[in-house]
Amino acid sequence: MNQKNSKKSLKIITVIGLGYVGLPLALLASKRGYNVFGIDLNKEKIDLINKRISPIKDRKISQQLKELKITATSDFSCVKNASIIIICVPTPVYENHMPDLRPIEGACKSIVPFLKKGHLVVLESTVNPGVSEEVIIPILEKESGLKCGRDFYLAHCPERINPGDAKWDVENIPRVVGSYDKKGLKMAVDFYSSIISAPIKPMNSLKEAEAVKVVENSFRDINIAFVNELAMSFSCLGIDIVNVIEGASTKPFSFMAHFPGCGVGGHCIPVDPYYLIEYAKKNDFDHDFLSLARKINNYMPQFTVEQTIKALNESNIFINNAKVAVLGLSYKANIDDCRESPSFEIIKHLQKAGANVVSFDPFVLQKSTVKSLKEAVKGVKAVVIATAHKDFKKLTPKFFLENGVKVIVDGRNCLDKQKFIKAGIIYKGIGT
Ligand code: SAJ
Repeated sequence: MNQKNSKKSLKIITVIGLGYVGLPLALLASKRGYNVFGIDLNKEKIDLINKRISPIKDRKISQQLKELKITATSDFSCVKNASIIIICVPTPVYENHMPDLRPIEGACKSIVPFLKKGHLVVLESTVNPGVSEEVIIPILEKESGLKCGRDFYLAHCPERINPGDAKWDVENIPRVVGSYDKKGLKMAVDFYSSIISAPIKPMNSLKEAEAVKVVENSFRDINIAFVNELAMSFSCLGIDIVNVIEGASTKPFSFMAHFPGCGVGGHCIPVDPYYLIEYAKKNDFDHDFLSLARKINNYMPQFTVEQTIKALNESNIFINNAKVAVLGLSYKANIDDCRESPSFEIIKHLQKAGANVVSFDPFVLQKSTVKSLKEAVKGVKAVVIATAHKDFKKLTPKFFLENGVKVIVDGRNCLDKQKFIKAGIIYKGIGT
């Protein structure tokens, strides 16, 4: 083993939170020669990882777990032998969209008894600007008696995992890093540069690094809201928004295609803007634009149900007591993650309108009300496609007609509209 790697192998990294973010990071650090301990509260997950079985449905992670060594534990005492401690716990929102920082606060409190001079603590979880300085440093300092920037160092390197993406992963996605002080910044940039093969951009402060993540995800949310509003408008104007977006995409500069759909789910896009909205509100600024974008995107499940009612009425069927199938529960195609998924809002609105709803998702059988596609479409008056899973995109008009289904609402515009209309099916897309 060469000198650089051998030095690394003495370096112990502790990753707190072994989910979509922490587990790939822990495996990458191990691949780069670090001695890695992963901490999680979930005993089942710990056992699986120590048996080298992935708790996440991900081919690459399953493969890496077989080849690379990481030690999973629930015992925070392993922190004391580590050089770097990386926090990768969830940052959900409360019902009122306020950031729920309990997981982060819990992780910090568990670190404190083992925090020592020289430690670098890195937060990867997405937070609003200000959390590192106003929440994390006080917890770490108060109960340890150590001083940030003198005894230990704190950096923020927002995670950029994109679940289900075959091209971009923890190893090749560029990152930004901010820190409380210059020494912490150098330590963090050196660490990430030693494991990631993409540029690491140092920011001028913790707040700048925190702001980068919420800005990049708010950017996506407002752009999705833009095309969602166009979809609702163009539905009244008889214009196909997807064709128009594809037309606009022929412009080789200054246009970035986003596509309308039945809603915006996931643990990032519908959540992160609220972090900025709420933090700014506390500092007397109202993000009217970000809030409006959230309102538009949150309305899309209801719009989808309105389209369903219209489509049923066109075939002289009323929604009340009509059996309707919702295909797709996860928030995006070909993964099993249901966090903030619009599918559940669609189901709620359909039931409120009086429909009897069945649901099916091949990636989320445990939450589906039926266990097969055949069962899902049996005797239904309408089908709503809520997730563009590969198996759903292959469905033909013949399949639906054979099962007596004459109304399709394509919440992800993922079917061939003309083919379905030609076959005599009442087809409604989102803006198409
Ligand atoms: N969606 C639309 N229209 C679009 C794009 C997405 O309605 O044009 C919907 C999706 O159906 C889904 C939700 O928005 O319900 C979120 O989709 P997403 O593709 O943004 O997927 P995420 O939530 O996994 O977002 C991640 C984010 N990565 C990180 O936060 C590290 C996000 O920053 C990325 O931009 C995104 O992946 C990506 O580009 O795929």
